Amino acid sequence: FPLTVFTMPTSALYTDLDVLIVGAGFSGLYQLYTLRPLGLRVKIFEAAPEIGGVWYWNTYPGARVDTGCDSYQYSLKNIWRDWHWNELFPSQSAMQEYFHHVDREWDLKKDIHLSTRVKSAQWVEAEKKWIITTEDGALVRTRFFIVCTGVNSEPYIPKYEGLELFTGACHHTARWPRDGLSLAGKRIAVIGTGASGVQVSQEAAKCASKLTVFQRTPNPCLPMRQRQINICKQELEEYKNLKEELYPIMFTRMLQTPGGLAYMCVPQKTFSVTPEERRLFYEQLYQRGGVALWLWGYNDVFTDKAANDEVYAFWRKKTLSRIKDPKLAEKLAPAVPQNAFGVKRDNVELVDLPENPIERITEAGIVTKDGMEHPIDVLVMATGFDSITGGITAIDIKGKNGTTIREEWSQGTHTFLGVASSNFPNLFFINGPQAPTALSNEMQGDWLTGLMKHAQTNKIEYIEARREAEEGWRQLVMGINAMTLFSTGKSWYNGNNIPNKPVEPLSFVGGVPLYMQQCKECAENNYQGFIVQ
Ligand code: N01
Repeated sequence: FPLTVFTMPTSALYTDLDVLIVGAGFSGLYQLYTLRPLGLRVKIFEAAPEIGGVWYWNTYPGARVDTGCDSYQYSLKNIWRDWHWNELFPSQSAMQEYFHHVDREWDLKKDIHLSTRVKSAQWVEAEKKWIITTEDGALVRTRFFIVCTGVNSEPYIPKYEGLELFTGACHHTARWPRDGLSLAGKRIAVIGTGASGVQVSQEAAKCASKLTVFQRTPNPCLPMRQRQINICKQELEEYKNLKEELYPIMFTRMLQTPGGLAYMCVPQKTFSVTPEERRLFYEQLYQRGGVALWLWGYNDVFTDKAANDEVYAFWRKKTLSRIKDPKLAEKLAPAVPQNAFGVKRDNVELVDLPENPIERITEAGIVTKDGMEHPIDVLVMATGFDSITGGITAIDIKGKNGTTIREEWSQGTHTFLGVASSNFPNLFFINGPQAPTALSNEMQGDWLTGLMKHAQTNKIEYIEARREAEEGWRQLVMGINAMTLFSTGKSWYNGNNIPNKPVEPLSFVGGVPLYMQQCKECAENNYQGFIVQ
């Protein structure tokens, strides 16, 4: 493959590739690395000028990993052997450093074309190939096309009247100015109280002259209990030995738990133990910090409403004790369980949007229904993403019958195993809809590399998900979802955070082991469920 094309004006016609990957985040990089030994012509096109995916884009103050660093990394030893995390919950800049380390170890960049946004993809039946075009006019033919655009790559900004009039700084959290933006002494508004809104508000509150948080749904926040990981020289050898012993065990264990993490809930149900045992257990989890209280408690927390209410009540009591103003406390941690958010400083005000919605945005601030204008210098849109499908449908992908994937999925997503969709042969996605998404990108990557190997060995040029296999998969995804409380939530998990997006389970919530079993069975049965020729 002539590497020089990557520095030529991109109006040039590229030669053929075997595999084109879109996206140089966790999953795209892993895909490139695992496909290389097959000797295929594989390249990555990445829209950003750097690798890292979400960890390139999300530079808002406070952006950091909310899952412990041990499980939030590649499982391959050539990466973790010489890498040391300094904090239990690494910052965005630490994640960027990590990706530089990955690049150095795997020598990835020679096969990555940065600052190259894929605009469209057209299936050409006669050639059994995809023709891909980029925003800057490049064109490439590829046999297989793997979309690794991530779960949350398409920022969503609600259409507020007057937004274009605002003269201050206005940024979505995932499009923060690269050279930073000082918040010190400013009047700041944050719309949205999801993970991004909470993180940016925590930082803004420390230095803003005034922070106004616009909350639609209260969200339960748990103390992270951040820890520095300082290993002194004398302990280094011992630490390395422990990693050598435990990491392989931990990464294998992660594939055995539903959530894809090294730990999981206990086998008991909430009400099978005494109230005293329950209370002490909750306390232990709460003190442990991070996701422990939600994910590592009793095993019915996501399936039994009463069990969920019980843990919510515990969390609520903890949260109320931290908030002095009873009116505010009720808004952040209401008696009826929703999702809540609990940070309080004197310079912070909360606007409860269901009670007092945003009417319009003016040159100088936000006007709410009560007629009040909130004057602001900086408007932070922490309003989330067109998640899971958004990164895929943002590309104009035209399949066999000429319809785009956006049109195909406009009435509901259809995939087989969450990796492929009928009418779109030779197109695959990692972290796509109807898969365990963020929980299992390496596992999906390995499976797909296995499929590429199978295609190479057997000279297969065409792989398409069968419609009936998709039907079965959709039923399974929806059936499992209906047995859980995930079906009741209003969030990006179900697509109902975006106006006019079909409301449906976008993730496979049956757990990583069941998902792996389904993928394995498919492969062992000669990729049953796919047309392979
Ligand atoms: O986005 P979100 P996020 N008017 O969709 C509100 C990961 N992540 O960027 O709940 C007013 O969760 C919306 O309100 P409501 C993580 O997986 C990880 O925060 O829909 N408000 C909500 O409060 C996370 O789950 C880290 O009522 C509106 C917020 O905007 C995912 O990314 C850090 C609105 C959106 O919350 C997404 O998180 C950050 C409107 N019209 C993110 N529309 C780590 O730590 C939306 N909202 C690794």
